[in-house]
Amino acid sequence: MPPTITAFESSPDRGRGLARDMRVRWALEEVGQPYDVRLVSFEALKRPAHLARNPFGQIPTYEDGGLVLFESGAIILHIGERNPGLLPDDPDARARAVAWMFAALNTIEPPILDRSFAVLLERDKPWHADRLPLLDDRVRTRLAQLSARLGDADCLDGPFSAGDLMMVHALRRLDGSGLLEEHANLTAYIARAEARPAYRRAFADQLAVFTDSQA
Ligand code: GTB
Repeated sequence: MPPTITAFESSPDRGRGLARDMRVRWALEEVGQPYDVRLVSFEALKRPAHLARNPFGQIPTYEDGGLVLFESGAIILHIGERNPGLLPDDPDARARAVAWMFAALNTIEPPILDRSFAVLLERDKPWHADRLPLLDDRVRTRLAQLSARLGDADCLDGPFSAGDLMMVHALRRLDGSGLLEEHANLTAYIARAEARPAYRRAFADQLAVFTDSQA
């Protein structure tokens, strides 16, 4: 039996690959592991059957035999540990790839999410215009540091790894903000990742779910 992941029945991003099932799909495609998808509505996320998979009532989840996982970082770490292709064999290189996964989730993504929530949910607040430049600058600080470290390398540390996968997906949430375009090496880094066959298959599959939901 292939593993089963959960994804939105109709994603609010309209198939732009921003919901976090995209990173799990991408990881599974990178390692060549077929998978099934259980589509869930927003209402179903909060019902007991799904809360048993994820106590916070969110996607993505991952089920394989008796194992049930939530948190995209934990799921991708598990996929990387069980399959060749996402984490280096060398223990030190593997530890650094995992550090980049944590950096994506704990250092890069939080200011990106703060900005994204402000744009999505706080546009009508009287303080929005004053707050947005502060949030932009927090993102800018992290992007400048990331850009400096990446330099002209193809990936963050050696060949493409789960660290790059997580980082690129976190950065994609800035699409349309104009902030990524301040660093040509970051836009090229994202474009290289998006050109990977595994990324393209994952993107097409999640887009097909959204397209079908509109039919
Ligand atoms: N830390 C968890 C993880 O990494 O797995 C966070 C999971 C999470 O935020 N899941 C979101 C969810 O289930 C979907 S991905 N939300 C429903 C809920 O909380 O009730 C986040 C997301 C949602 C929408 C867009 N979008 O529209 O662009 C992008 C990303």
